[in-house]
Amino acid sequence: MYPDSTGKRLDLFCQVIDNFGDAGVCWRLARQLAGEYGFRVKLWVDKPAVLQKICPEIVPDRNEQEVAGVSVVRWPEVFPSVSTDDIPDVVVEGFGARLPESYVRRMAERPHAPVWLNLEYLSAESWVGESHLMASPQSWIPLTKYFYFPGFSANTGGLIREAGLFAERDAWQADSSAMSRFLPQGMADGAKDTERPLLVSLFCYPDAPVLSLFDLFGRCGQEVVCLVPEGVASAVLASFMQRSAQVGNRFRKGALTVRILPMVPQANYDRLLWSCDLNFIRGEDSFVRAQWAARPFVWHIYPQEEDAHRVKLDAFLDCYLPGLPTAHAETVRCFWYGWNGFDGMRCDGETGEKFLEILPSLKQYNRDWAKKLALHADLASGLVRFINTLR
Ligand code: TRH
Repeated sequence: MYPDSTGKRLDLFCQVIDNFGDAGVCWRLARQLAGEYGFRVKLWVDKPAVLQKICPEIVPDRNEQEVAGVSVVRWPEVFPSVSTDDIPDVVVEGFGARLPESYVRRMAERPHAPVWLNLEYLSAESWVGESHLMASPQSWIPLTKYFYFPGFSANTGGLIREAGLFAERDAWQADSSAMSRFLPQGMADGAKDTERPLLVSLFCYPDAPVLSLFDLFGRCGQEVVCLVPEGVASAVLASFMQRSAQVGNRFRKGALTVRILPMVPQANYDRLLWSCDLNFIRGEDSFVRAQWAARPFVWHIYPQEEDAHRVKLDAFLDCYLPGLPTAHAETVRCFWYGWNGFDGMRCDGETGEKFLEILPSLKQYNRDWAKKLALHADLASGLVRFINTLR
């Protein structure tokens, strides 16, 4: 039974730093809090045009619009003046988005200050559990902000997982006709997995060793179809395909066919991940969705200064790999290191071949991994439970 939040107001602030993850996470959470918990959600987003790429209903130059039960409001550079009545019951800043000072002052003037949370970035590092729900009393104003950390263990804030997600995924994966209709023509044909090409989705940052990967696929002795959303590694793709990496373009080399797809709305991106045999994902939100897809995945982690991302990648591998046979775990680690450019490792050659060999056992492993992760409360339910303890 979900905690009832019907009619409570919640403002979620999203500042797009780069790419799609900030908007992607905030949009997903906003819809879930509205749809499953009955919050009246207002999503303040500074770049609605970025949101529009993953939610085509958004009209980028509209200041205020209602989409999927969420009021989406442009967060302007000069913030409008607000009264204490405009301040909701709950205020969530996405990834440290700095709230306008005038807004925070109104928060403090309310007879009951709103619950104020900062939704943090996802990490599997062990300190996350210690910092989750930590209170941060503000020195300049009588308000306390709380840190909400997503994570992979029971002492963290969990991962975003909508109600019914697994049932929807399972129904999709059991229905090859739905997949055939959804995927580009011919991709899902063949009653058995072995009769159709290995389907791969590729979402990565521009510096991933895409050509090495294509070399591996081209020589692997099995037909491979690699589906790449537009804009992903487009310079490398253009050099490989010898034409621009535009939607609809395709290229064949050896056993490999590369096809450029349009970016699709979030729900369809899930379906793409559910349909593929192997998903290359990146950042934060697609990384989580690939885990819910219960299919083999390879993470291109968001690069950070001083190799902070290396620590994060290792922390995740240390919690993800232990259930695998040692040799398989080693292969996954080496392949991921190669994909992320660590230790001079490569994702082609012997490591790549071994990785492709263990895909069938990774498929079962990742199904179990998704189930294991889902034993923990999901992010939205944890967030709502915490909000209710404070109100
Ligand atoms: O785009 P990302 O790299 O985003 C981010 C940002 O770089 C951010 O600053 C950083 O802090 C964060 O990563 C860790 O990757 P991510 O997080 O996977 O977000 C992509 C979103 O785009 C996700 O919500 C899925 C969505 N998406 C679609 O809806 N359709 C598509 O076709 C594709 C390819 C993605």
